[in-house]
Amino acid sequence: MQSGTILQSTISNNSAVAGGGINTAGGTLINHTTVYANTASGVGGGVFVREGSVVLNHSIVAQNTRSLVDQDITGLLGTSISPYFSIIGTNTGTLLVPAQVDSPDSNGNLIGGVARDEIDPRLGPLVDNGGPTMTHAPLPDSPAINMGDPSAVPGVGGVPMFDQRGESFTRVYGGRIDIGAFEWQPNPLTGDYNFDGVVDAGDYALWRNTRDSMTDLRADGNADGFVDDADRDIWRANFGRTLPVEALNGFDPGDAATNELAAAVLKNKFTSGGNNNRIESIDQVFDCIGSKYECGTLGYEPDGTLILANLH
Ligand SMILES: [Ca+2]
Ligand SMILES: [Ca+2]
Ligand SMILES: [Ca+2]
Repeated sequence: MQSGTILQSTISNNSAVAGGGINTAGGTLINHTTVYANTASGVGGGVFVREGSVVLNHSIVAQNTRSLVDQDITGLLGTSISPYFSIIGTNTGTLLVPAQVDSPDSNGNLIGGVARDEIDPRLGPLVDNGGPTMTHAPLPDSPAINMGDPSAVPGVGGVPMFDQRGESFTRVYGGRIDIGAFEWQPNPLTGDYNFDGVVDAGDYALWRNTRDSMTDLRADGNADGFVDDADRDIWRANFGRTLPVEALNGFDPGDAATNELAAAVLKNKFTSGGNNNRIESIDQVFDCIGSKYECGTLGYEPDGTLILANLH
């Protein structure tokens, strides 16, 4: 990708030779985004910076691998990687100084070292957590929760109004913004475990299928980090309740020119070798995985900067 912005997107489970999730040349802003579980056979499991600079803002780049080595982000000599309120699983391939979970650096970052000093952002599986696309929800013990900029206010100073899922999922919950594309918060309709706006049999099926899970917590109605019988009782107690569908799926594609974007999962599934990297240029075709809507928009800022948004 040439210079551009990736906003409130989830880039997950992609693979490439260089830059399993993103391969960039030019100034790129990775903003409120989660780059997770991508792999590269060459360099840069999550992100590879060919030239220019990458700024990470409130983003997670973790659990990515390069060959048999854990590596989240790296770049060629002369490139720069500048994180702010971000989580980078391992500093391998960067010049970044580690900052462990209980002691973020002066820019608010959590940056892992190698081996046991890597930082696991503790995210759940890629599933439908509401909104138009699949996402990785932080688990209750995730270091991403409430570790963003303490002064962030939704809709002010570039802070989005909503998280990646769009309307009805605020961007700041619990008094402080989370790091990554997803803001942890209670289900807007208690017992609606499949987020379709009604508490019905489908939610029971999801509860049954994820019973005992400690990672897929969509059916964890009492938010204790465990899908158990108490959550079935919560479902039963709320059976029949509804929420206007538009409140759950009010996906506003936004205006790329003004940067008011609801955003979505950008999930590119190219698996061929050579130079077919995940996000490299607007000429590549994006594979829409897990979307309820069609592929999104490409736009430009007034200064010509490319914006990728609402791709899922
Ligand atoms: Ca929060
Ligand atoms: Ca439901
Ligand atoms: Ca529970």
